[in-house]
Amino acid sequence: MSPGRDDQARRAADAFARLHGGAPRGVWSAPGRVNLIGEHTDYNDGFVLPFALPHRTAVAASPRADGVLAVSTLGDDGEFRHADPVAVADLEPGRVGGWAAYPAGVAWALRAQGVTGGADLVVAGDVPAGAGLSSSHALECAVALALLGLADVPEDRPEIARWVQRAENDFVGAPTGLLDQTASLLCTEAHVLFLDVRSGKSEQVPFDAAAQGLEVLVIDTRASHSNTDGGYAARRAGCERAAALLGVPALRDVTGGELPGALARLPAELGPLVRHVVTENERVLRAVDALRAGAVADLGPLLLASHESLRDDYRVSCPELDVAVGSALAEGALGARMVGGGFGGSAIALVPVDRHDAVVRRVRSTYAERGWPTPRTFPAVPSAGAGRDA
Ligand code: GAF
Repeated sequence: MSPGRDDQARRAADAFARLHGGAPRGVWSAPGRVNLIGEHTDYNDGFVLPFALPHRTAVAASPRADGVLAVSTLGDDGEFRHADPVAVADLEPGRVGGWAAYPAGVAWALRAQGVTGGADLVVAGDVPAGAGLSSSHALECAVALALLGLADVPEDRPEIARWVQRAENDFVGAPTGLLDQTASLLCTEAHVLFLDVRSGKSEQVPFDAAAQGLEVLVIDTRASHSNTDGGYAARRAGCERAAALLGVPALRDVTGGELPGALARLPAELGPLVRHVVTENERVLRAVDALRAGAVADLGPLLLASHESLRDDYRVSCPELDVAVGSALAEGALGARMVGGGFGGSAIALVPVDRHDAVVRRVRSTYAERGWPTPRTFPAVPSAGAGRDA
């Protein structure tokens, strides 16, 4: 168990005892993620390649006899924020807003599976929020495992990922795909998860950048990102329209060879979206080949091509992400790209370990010159997926 995992589980259990005057029935936790490559491919039935961060959200939980869901979160300042308690039977989309919609949405989605009991939940975690590192899914997955655990329901992780997706899509109102929750639930230490979203088939691919003198540096730009703003939904709708016009179930079905013909048949505004998705799927497959061959450095050009495609074709980058990528490359990163939905959030850079300090200095000084807040940086290693801690 990583130290981060122990820490958050203990914080949640201690906070639960402080609030409710006794130990919780159990503690479950789930990690944030970075996606090595394969962005905006998940809702196009394509390929993704995430790994779990050491940063986690833990949920200490006990059942309640009155059918009420009561959620409290421990802030970094040691203070609690309490969601309004709500009867699980009364949960409906639109009833709960803000951060409380995430745990409530999971309880709502699980209610449809027959998990109807109330619970006291106390949340503690260290996944940076709004950073494109999947803090909301870490919370949702930990809550899902906690509620299922309290109800003694056996875990089927791919199925749980779909229930969490329903909570996001239909309760929270974020039309996201399956990348983040699947990563949080299925990733394992020292591996990236190669997931074919269409078939649901996944493979744990060993990933040890350090063995080749490299690291994946996360650069949280602190430009806040959200998947509930219209940009994400607009891209998704554009992809679905393009697939319909091309007569395929999803853009996954367009191959690289078919791309020129497909582009010729589409209105100008949809072509770049399709080009991104088709080429990004190909990049994921090439990245997996590189990792299987033990050639981590070969990821560099793929990461950069992914970023350029997201910036120029998919148009989900922003100046803070472009500057993070450019500064990292200028100091010797082998490649870099934005991760997650975009419009803010984080970038990753594949950095020779001996260039770490220079890259971080350069990113910070470039941000300072522009008057932007200092970005948060940390090297990320593939860590454990969600599970029960106590
Ligand atoms: C967000 C979404 F939640 C994912 O489903 C995925 O679409 C990602 O953006 C882009 O790859 O993280």
